[in-house]
Amino acid sequence: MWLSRFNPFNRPAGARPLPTKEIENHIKIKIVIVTLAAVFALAGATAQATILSTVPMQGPMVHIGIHYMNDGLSTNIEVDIEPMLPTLTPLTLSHPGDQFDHTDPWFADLAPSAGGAAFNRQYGFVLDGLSDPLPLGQGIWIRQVSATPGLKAFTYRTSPDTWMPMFGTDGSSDTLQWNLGMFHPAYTAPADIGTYFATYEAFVVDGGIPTGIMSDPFTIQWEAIPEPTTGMLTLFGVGITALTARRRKH
Ligand SMILES: [Cu+2]
Repeated sequence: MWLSRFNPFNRPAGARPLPTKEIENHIKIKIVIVTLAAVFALAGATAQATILSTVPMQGPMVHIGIHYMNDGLSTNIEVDIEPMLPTLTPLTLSHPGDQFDHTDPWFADLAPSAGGAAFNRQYGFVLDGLSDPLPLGQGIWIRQVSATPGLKAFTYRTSPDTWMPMFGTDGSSDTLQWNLGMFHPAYTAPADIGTYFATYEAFVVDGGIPTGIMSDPFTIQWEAIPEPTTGMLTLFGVGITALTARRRKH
């Protein structure tokens, strides 16, 4: 639609005749667009297209340290989150040209050809190394208290490949019965610009029953970034703006 502004042949009745200059500029704009399209096509073709067998993390690990403290008099859980802002990114943007194997359980949620969501696996729950030992029969579970609508969480594992809704996604339990091992859930969101939050609390269970000892609520956060089409339009816009500026100088 924005192109029609630059099309000298889209003219209201009674408009002044077309100056040669304007037609010439229109052709120049077309050349810029064709060139940009060719650059993108070439970039896509030269990138090694791969069928991925795992779900990329989309960045370095960001740990949520769960620190269990028990001095014999009082018990407490403190949470320390590494200061980083992970980005929920669609595969088309992080791995241009790559695809997921259609037999993998995450294919329907993440594959570009299936309308691929933006995703990230950087956040991981870890038991702080300075934690006191937990009394026999006790454990720490993690409950999702709230999250931005549209954010989904999945248990991700390979061999065997696993992709299961968790933390309330698609009617699943809001609680992770944590085994105290490092655990990185996969989070997804629509591939669009936005900020996403999820708030949790970690609590002590004894024989699977909450003891009432729990952490303060803690919140993790992501930025989501869109499909590259938006980026391409922005680049086209830059090209057009540059041309328009040149035209004004004439
Ligand atoms: Cu980790």
